[in-house]
Amino acid sequence: MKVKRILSTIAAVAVALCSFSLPAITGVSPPMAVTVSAAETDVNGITATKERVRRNESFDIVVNVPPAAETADTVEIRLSFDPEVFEVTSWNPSVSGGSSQKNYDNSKGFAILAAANSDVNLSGGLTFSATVRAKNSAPTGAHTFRLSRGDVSNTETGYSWQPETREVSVKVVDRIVSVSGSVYMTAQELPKNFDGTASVVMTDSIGKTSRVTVEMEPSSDGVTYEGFYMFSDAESEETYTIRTEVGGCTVRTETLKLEFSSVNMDMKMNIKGDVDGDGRIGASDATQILKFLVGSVSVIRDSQGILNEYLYDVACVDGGELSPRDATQILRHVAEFPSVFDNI
Ligand SMILES: [Ca+2]
Repeated sequence: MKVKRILSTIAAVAVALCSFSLPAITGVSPPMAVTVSAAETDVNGITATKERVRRNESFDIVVNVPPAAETADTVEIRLSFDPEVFEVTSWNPSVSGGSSQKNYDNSKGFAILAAANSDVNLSGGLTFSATVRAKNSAPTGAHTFRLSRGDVSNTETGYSWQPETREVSVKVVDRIVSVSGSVYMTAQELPKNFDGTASVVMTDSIGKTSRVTVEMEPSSDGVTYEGFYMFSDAESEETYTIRTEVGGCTVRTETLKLEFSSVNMDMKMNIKGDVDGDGRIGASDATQILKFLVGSVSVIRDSQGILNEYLYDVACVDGGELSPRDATQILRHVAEFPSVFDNI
């Protein structure tokens, strides 16, 4: 009898094709912000204190020689860089004992340290640091510093330093822009897991993340909840993924390739199982799933054959790929049988 009730619910479903809007991207004026990311400093070889810099911004190129129970009679370090992009503003490395020379040339693009007949104790390791600036005319993009010579050795003992890292890349970025927008959901009945907030995480192409927590305020009708997020330290010409999480809703992940202006990207969040986005889990959602599964036009796949990946995820309430079991779970919930929604 229960099965019949469920089937009759399907039969009674009125097919309402709801319109659904994708996140809108529009230009807004860019605010000012600064982003800094310190690189690792315990590298054996060459490293940089910043992975990204803007024009005229300074940073350090560091050469680390790890500790060894040795002394060195020869120390020769040569850093090479593109003089069209960078210029050395300070290079004052020192080694103890013997005679040493240091020099840098911003037209040829190098910095050198050479020490001979020295007796350099390596028990604490060595660190040499050059302060460098991205030139005002530097082209954007990734540029390389090379440890083109790294000879720390002892002719008597045969010790010879082997750097693990001989190149480091520093990216020159044009400007800092912002990514912001609204996070909103429609809920006729609040999900149990909804705590009044949204979590928005922005990740760049090398895995650096920023996170904000957004307060979701109810609208006057008490059905729509909305908050506003902003990342003010995004970089032009970078690709980001933005992952938005709201308790009880399906996680939404969008990819965004930035150009030279700030963008607004709104995130409509659907309660898990609310495929048609009307704010409740109903038989009409099961209908959308069944239409999709038989190849008909639905909110999940439109008449052009384009898949809405987010709504596909919203429909997958039972894990794995979309199947009739997902529709069954929705109908069980509507008929007030135990279902996966009992824990959402
Ligand atoms: Ca619905």
